[in-house]
Amino acid sequence: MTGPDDEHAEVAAAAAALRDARFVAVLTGAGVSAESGVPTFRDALTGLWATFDPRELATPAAFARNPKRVWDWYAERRAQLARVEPNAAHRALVDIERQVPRFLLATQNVDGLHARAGSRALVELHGNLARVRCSACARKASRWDAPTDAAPPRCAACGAYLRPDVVWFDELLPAGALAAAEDAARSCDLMLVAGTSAEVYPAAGLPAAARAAGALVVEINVHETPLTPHVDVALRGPAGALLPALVRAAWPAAVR
Ligand code: BJW
Ligand code: ZN
Repeated sequence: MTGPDDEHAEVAAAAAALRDARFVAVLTGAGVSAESGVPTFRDALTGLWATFDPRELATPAAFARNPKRVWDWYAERRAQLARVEPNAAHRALVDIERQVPRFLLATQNVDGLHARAGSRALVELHGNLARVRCSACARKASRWDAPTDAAPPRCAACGAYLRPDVVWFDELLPAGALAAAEDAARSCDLMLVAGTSAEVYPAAGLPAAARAAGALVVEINVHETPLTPHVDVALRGPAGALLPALVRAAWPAAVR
């Protein structure tokens, strides 16, 4: 069991490492946006996969079987994003980026909230829900017709269905984004892993790569994850409280 004093000591230890780090890499997941009101995937009652079957919505096979169902589900989630704002966790990561010499934020989130908060050195490993691309020729679409009752809108160039520019199961991650995240994992001195269940690969392998290369790995999560036994410091609590607490403890004079 850990009490408040232990927690304070853990935050202080992580903050000291953060202050001394030359290259900070960060891996985020849906938990970082939970306090903005964006649902996570695997939380038992509130996660999207508690209500929806990912095999029917988040795979290329699902889109081939029922493109309209998949289009509509993502269109609904896209509309929800217009009603949410970045939270204190997103903002604290911007503060960290401004304080350390080298920084990379690799996010699994498709909600665009890190960019909206002001993060600059950012790679989106699983794409971005706001973007739409052709399912055949990959051309990006900035506008599209309303879907019909039976089908998603079509690509202006080749006529194939449009789809969300996100990474589904069984699909490759964007090569440049993944390479940048892997480079950062190999080169950083500190990796923060915040709000991810660490169950989806290859992103879930980044903390182990960082640790194998000698980095200190700090996990921030409301629950234990499969990663917890393998990190140096596990901070248990909401990212919207713990990340600002880390920033305040590392750079007391620089709090905005
Ligand atoms: C808080 C909080 C608060 C809550 N504060 N914390 C076996 C071994 C290795 C790999 C595989 C394998 N079997 C299959 C694979 C491959 C597969 C995979 O990893 N599957 C596993 C599930 C087993 N991976 C892939 O398919 C990837 N591609 C690939 O491997 O390509 C190679 C290949 C090609 C062809 C054939 C075979 C291989 C692609 C993965 C794409 C993932 N896509 C999704 C959907 C994106 C679009 C959409 O939004 O719909 O990405 S799935 C979903 O999971 C989404 C997320 O980015 C991703 C990760 O989830 P995340 O962010 O961790 O969220 P949760 O909900 O899981 O966790 C939230 C956490 O926050 C929890 O821990 C909470 O406790 C915590 N929390 N509130 C702090 N306030
Ligand atoms: Zn096309």
